[in-house]
Amino acid sequence: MMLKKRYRVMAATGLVAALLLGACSKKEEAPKAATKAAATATAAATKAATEAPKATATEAPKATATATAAAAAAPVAVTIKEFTFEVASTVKGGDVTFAAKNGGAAPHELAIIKTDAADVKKLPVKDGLLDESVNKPLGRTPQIAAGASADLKVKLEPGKYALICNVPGHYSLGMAVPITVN
Ligand SMILES: [Cu+2]
Repeated sequence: MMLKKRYRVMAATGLVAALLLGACSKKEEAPKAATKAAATATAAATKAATEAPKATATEAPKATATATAAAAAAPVAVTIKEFTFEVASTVKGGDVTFAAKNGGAAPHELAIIKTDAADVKKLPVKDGLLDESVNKPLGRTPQIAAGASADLKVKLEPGKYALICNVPGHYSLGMAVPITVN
């Protein structure tokens, strides 16, 4: 009973935070975008509140974080590792900023390609690289040193894409993750 109560309190905190953030962005941004962001945040917070009683203690804070991100319309965080990307599987279309941080030990890059391939790790390869004559990146960062960060700004229409790293050998080691743009 005590635990169940705690989840409700945590979920309620998330809802309040999302509503506050939604209210702030309403004043600062274009009314239409702010309303939409607030609606998304509210929906996420409502979902979090509904799911919280079922969730484990570690999942409840995660739901709160999701609601906060939706309200702020923040850049899409990407953590680069050997040899993958940690990123949300779905992002909102338009002018998108991927804020990439290299959390690995080797230099990496972040590039984005448009592909609806079932397995984005099995696209055509040439000379140890993803064949960019077949899948041309829509944008890419410079190489990012270990511990450093870089932003990738790109305009994306709804559809299916993949984030890839085409530092020699890295694509073949599996550095590609699918991402859906709504
Ligand atoms: Cu890489």
